[in-house]
Amino acid sequence: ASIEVELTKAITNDEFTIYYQPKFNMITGELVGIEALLRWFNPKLGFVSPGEFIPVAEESGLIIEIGNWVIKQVVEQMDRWKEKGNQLVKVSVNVSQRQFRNDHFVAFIKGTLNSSNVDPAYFEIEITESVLGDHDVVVPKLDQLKGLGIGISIDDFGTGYSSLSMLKNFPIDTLKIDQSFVRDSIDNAQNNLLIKTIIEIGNILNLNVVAEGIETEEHLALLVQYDCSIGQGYYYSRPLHPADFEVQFLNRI
Ligand code: G
Ligand code: G
Ligand code: MN
Ligand code: NA
Repeated sequence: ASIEVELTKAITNDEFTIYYQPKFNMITGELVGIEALLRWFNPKLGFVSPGEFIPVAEESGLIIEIGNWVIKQVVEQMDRWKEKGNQLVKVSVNVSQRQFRNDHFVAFIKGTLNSSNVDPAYFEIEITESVLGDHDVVVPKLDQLKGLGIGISIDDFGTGYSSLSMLKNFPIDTLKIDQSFVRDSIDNAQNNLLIKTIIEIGNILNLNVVAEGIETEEHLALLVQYDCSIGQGYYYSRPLHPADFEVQFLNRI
């Protein structure tokens, strides 16, 4: 079976699940954010990772329908968590190039948030540097998104090609240090210095900095030493099914 053919039926057949991975203040241990990550189980193909199917969804255009489904599910989940009496934290959704460029993207997020009880300040999108390419197209769209009151985070930061002037001119809130730098930070002096530099750039530009791929106590200590306070990774938790996430990380009243 082909990924593309199966993907066209995946929403209808209820094959997607959204997993949630927590982000913590590495100093206080407080839960400060959550990333939503799509998971797909197809009866013919088995588990297919988003690294495999998201590019196919991009290429075929299916990413618009799938991306909208993700946004809607996440906002509905936040609504339910809120209803149960949980103190919400910012929840972020990954958004790929074609989704971001789509003419209805901003209106869809706006409509979805409006039909919920979720404060837009608790909703965030994660986009990679490659999405930031064309300044004249991207800045107005980022301004519209900021106008909704949502957060904008640059994912996998350091692996793309954004310049410092871009970072200064784009209305963004957060840099996420790519996990490849963190993974090899202990033995690799160059990665270590890159991490330190990204954190300094973030601090200078008044951006939040999140380190992803925190897997060990050593990673955590290094990031804190360099003044990065927010971390995400297997050291804390893998992405979890919402039911497991609730049990482990949400305090219900
Ligand atoms: O969860 P995992 O590490 O397998 O994710 C692999 C890649 O797929 C990551 O780059 C992640 O950002 C991306 N991804 C996960 N969920 C979504 C989603 O809902 N939408 C988009 N566009 N990308 C996603
Ligand atoms: O591109 P993006 O940063 O959105 O990708 C996030 C992916 O990274 C998620 O699919 C998640 O499963 C994975 N991930 C999260 N934490 C860790 C970690 O500590 N180590 C590794 N190897 N992968 C992680
Ligand atoms: Mn991400
Ligand atoms: Na990332």
